[in-house]
Amino acid sequence: MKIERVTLRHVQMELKAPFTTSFGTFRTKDFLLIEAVDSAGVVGWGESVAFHSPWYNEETLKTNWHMLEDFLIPLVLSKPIEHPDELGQRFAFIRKNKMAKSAIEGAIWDLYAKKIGVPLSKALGGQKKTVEVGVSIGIQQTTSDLLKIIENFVSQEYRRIKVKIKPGWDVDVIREIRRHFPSLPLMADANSAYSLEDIDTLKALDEFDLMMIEQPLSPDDIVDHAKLQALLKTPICLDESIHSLDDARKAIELGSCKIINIKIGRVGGLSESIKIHDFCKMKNIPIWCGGMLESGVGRAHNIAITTLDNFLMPGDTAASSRYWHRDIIQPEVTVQNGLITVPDHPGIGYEVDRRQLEAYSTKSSTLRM
Ligand code: OSB
Ligand code: MG
Repeated sequence: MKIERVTLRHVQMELKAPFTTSFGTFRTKDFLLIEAVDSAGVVGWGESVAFHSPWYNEETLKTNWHMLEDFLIPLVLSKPIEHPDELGQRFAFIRKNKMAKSAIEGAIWDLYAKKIGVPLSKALGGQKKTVEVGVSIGIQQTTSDLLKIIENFVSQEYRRIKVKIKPGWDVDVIREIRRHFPSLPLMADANSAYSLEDIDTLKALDEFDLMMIEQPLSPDDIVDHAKLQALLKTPICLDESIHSLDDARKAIELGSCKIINIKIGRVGGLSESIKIHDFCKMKNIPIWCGGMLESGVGRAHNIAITTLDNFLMPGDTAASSRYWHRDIIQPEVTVQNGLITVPDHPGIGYEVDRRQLEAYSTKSSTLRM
């Protein structure tokens, strides 16, 4: 592949409803979209999952723009690429900035799959025809608001419900949910809102038969999580702490978690996601695909990676309509019976709706070979 030009776009989409985590509230979603075009005119799409503020991790939309425009895209344009796996090496001298790396790598993977004429899922080694999905629900004003929202998603047949928790919105809320939905596949995500001093609260959650508790302690920590896991019955799932295969290996070795959430952007791309997948499979650690409130482009990448066989639990990649009035892909992602049908067209398998994308774009820049 000879990449001839890459366009970076700043896109802004309004969420249907605000989404609140322990670190803040999203009302709109600002993100970067990448369009890579090769010498034959084939187009690949990638999405950066960095948010506008450095809440979830240290990257932001602007740091990603800088990394992409000044370092990563020039490297992609500098010489031909035979396979997307090569980009890891090409980018290796640049520290971290995993979400920026992943955004351009994702576009090259899409382009590569289109060039060889296969769906992205197949290019990644996935076999599934459908993928199971759950839904992640933000912190609400009242418990009764939350129960109504859960009721609605349960009626849409999502395969598990994840609720966000934080100190003061945890044990009592989970108890109420369990009272109303005794056998619901349920989990909680703390986004690092606790420390080992909160051990009593975290232990109190053991009584509710949660599938897992996601990232209770500091982002990046694996040592305290190991201490905590030894004291909890509920499996710990790590999200923020896992940035690479090496992190996954160390966390599993230490016993810091029993489940891993893979976010393609957080680990630097699809090639690294496959490596983590393969390692976790060997170690009997189930994984699932996390979400970052993606547009259809990022959603399509999540669906593709979830077709690998050790993605054993429902992911967070819900239907487009759960987030957006109108997504930027055609057709939109839909969920039936808690399943998304994996597209069978080459590449990501959805068309980007250029008119809709234009309407949501606030800024763009094109770099050429
Ligand atoms: O921790 O998984 C998370 C949203 C924003 C930031 C972090 C997280 C989330 C979610 C929502 O849980 C996932 C989604 O629906 O895309
Ligand atoms: Mg999480």
